Parts: sequence; structure tokens; C-alpha cells
Amino acid sequence: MARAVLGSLCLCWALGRAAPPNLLLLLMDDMGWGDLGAFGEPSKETPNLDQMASEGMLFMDFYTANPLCSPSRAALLTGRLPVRNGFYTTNGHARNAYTPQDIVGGIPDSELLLPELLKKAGYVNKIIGKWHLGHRPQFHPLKHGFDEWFGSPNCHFGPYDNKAVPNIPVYRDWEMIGRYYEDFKIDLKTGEANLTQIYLQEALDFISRQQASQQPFFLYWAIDATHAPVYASKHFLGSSQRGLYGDAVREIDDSIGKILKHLQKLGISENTFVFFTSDNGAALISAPKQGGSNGRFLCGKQTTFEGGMREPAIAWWPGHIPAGGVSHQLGNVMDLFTTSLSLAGLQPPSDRQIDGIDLLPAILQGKLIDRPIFYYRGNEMMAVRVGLYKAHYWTWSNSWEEYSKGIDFCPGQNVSGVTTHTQEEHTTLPLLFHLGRDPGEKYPLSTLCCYCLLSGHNGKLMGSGSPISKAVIKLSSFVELFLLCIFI
Ligand SMILES: [Ca+2]
Repeated sequence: MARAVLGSLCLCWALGRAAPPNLLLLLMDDMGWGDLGAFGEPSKETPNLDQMASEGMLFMDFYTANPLCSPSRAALLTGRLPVRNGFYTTNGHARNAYTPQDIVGGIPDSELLLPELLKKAGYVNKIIGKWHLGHRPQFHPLKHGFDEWFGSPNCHFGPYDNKAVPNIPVYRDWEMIGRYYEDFKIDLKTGEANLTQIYLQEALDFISRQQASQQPFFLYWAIDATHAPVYASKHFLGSSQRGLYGDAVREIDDSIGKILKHLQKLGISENTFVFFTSDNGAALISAPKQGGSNGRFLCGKQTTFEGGMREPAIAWWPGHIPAGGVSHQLGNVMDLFTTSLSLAGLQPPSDRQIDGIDLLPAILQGKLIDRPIFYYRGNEMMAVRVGLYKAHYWTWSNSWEEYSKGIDFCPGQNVSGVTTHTQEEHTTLPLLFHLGRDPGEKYPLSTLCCYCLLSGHNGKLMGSGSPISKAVIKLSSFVELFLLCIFI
């Protein structure tokens, strides 16, 4: 294999093309848009991430494909919406799908994951941390393109009764090497756990090995210290103004600083494309002790309001990405699939619909690519963003039944008629917001003046083709009509 890779690299050089860059994807778990100093978090406790942003490019309008761990990660690794890659359910309208340990499903064999495709360009692929795309043998990451794994198939929930419900396993490659709470301690009383340090060391070792072997690598660093129950190692406990959650963020920030410095020390920072983001918005249900901040955005994890879907995002590639850039390109975790393939000199698969786009024109040349953002919750497209307009076709936070039990995805953030506890359909007349003037989705634009106009444009609004193209036509038409209403 090494000979084959060297052969392909030599071919690249012979053709005058640079070798493909290493790919390092730093994926946080439940970290919110408002958790970084660079995004305005007041305690300014993320100096390394803030420096990464100042040396690279901040993405202010970057989204996940679903506000929950499993479908978000499936979308990232397949470049496809969860309704295409199978990570949705039909047993409850707008119910987000995920894969706890008592679920038997997982990523279908028919899906092509990013590491499977990167192998064609000679990449060595490693996942460190949380997989969450199924725990049965057929769903193992090494069956889906990864060459190495250190981490777990699930969240670090527990501790469980080791007879009826065993603790979550931790793997090194094919082998289960222990379990959370038993071999990999998490102290729920103090919040102490050494896991981020272990994940950091795994990353440093892998990067060193790949640099020594001169093989391009894809490292998917999917750590989970900011997912409840949040944890930090002893050195970081009590170090944050924000409590235990902030301690976890500080340790992650410190670790990312060490990883980036390691790339520089090895002399490969200019040949390593690094992207930092999160899988979904902060879990306000657990905040402030066990959850983060979504800044001024509405609600959090599980919802399709901005707080559930908009993610902190930073691209870093010294010598290639201009320092200090801020992009308002509408981006999505699915774009990391297509962008990574582009960096590797590969084409996305042509036998299926890919929803991610290549962000390199935005990252390297500052271009703005016109594209919509679809906000899915389970099997339902809840909202669409085009430009600065966001139209909700459905609104829902959670059920009255859940809410009455104290489960609140929007604590302290009730917006009448928006953060509803019944599923409200607005497909005939979407609830429209201008995210530039109203990023918190507090003030729906008046639709009354447009109603008669809309009812006279049913043919145009219905459009044809797929549900998604229909939705875009709907939103575009609606926005046009809305603007028309402003000026008449
Ligand atoms: Ca998550």
C-alpha cells in the first residue's frame, strides 16, 4: 500500500501538482455557536481557537444537517441529508433519529463515506472519539473506510448496571479494550475524566506516524467532553468562569492548540487543511451546568431554530487561507464531505444525490456561492434559509407532555407562536424571518398584506419536481412577493 501511495504521489509531482493535503476535522459534540471567544463568548476562555480563527477563516453562517448527534454525523460523512442516508425515523413526525445502544440500526452499507472515498487517493483514515452510526459489527468504522479507531460507538452515558445494561464500550480498532466508568473513569460527582487527554495523545501520535511515513491522512477528531455528562481532567477542573462546562471547553481549546502547534513543529501545517465545527447546537436542556451557549440564537439542540442548527466553524490552512477572514457563505457539515474530496483531487460519487458543496471557492477566494440551507427535524423539512431569509414551514420545540416533565429545549426563550409545543404547520403561508435584522427569530415578518397575493399565486408557489425544489420555489416566490408587498 505504501508503495502504491508513493507511486501516486510521484505521479502528482511528475504532473506538477502538489500532493493532496492532510485533512483534520475537529468535530465538537453539542458545542454551541456562542461558546468561543471569537464568536463573542464574554469570558474569552478559548485563546487557542480564537488564534486559530485569527490565522484562518471564521464562518458565521455554518449549519448542521440535523440538530442531533447521529443524523448530523451521518450527513457529514456521506455528504447527504439524513432523509437520503437513512438517519431518520417514520415512527413519529419530525422525530430526530439517533442510535443509542439499544437501537440495532446504523449506517447502511450502500452509503459511501468520506474515508472510503479518500482511500482512492492514498489517505490513511483515523477516527478518534464518538462514532454514533451504529454499534453492531456491520456498522463498525473500520468497515466504512477508517483504518484506525480509538473511541466509542455511543455517548458516554452511564454508569449502567453491568448485567442488564452494560456500560458503553471503548474500542481500539477492532478490539473492545474497556468500558466507560470501569476502565475509562468518569466521576459524575466531580466531573473529572481524563478522556480528552487520551484523545489528544491519540491525535498527536497518529499525526506523527503519518508524517514519518509520508502518507496523507484524514483524522476525524470527534471528541465528546462537551456532551452531558460533561467532563474535564483534573488540571482543568475549576479553571473556567463558566463552571464544569467551561472547564471542558478550556481543555478542548488547550488540546486543539497543542494539535496545531504539533503540525507546525512537524513542518506540515501548510499541508494540512483543518476545519473546526460542532455536530449540533448547545443542549440548553442541560445548560448552564452541563450545556453551552448558542449566543443570541433561539433555542438549542433538537430544534430547527438557529440555536439548534447554526454551528461555530473555523477553517485553518496556513499559507493557503488568508488570515483573519470572516465568511458569510452559507455552509453545512455536508460540505466538508465534498470540500475534502475536492482537496484530495477526487470527484464526489455521481450515482447518487450529494447535498454538500465544495466550499473551496469561498475559503480560498472569498466567493459567495448561492445555495439554500434546509432545516430538517427527523423526516420533516421544517424550514429553509435563502440569503438572509428563513421560512419556517413547521414550528415546534417539544411536546406539552415532555415540557410538563421539565424538558425544555428553549429555556427562558418563549416566543409566542414560534417556540410552540404543538406541531404547527405553516406550509401554506410560511413564517418568515430576516436573520440579518433578527438573528434570534423573535419577530416574524408580517404576512397579512401578502395573503391575498399568495392565494392568487398558487400555481407559481406549488412549482414542480422534488419536495426540496418545490420548497426553494416556494421560499423564493414568497420572498419576492414579500418584497413586492413592502414596495406597494
Ligand atoms: Ca451532539
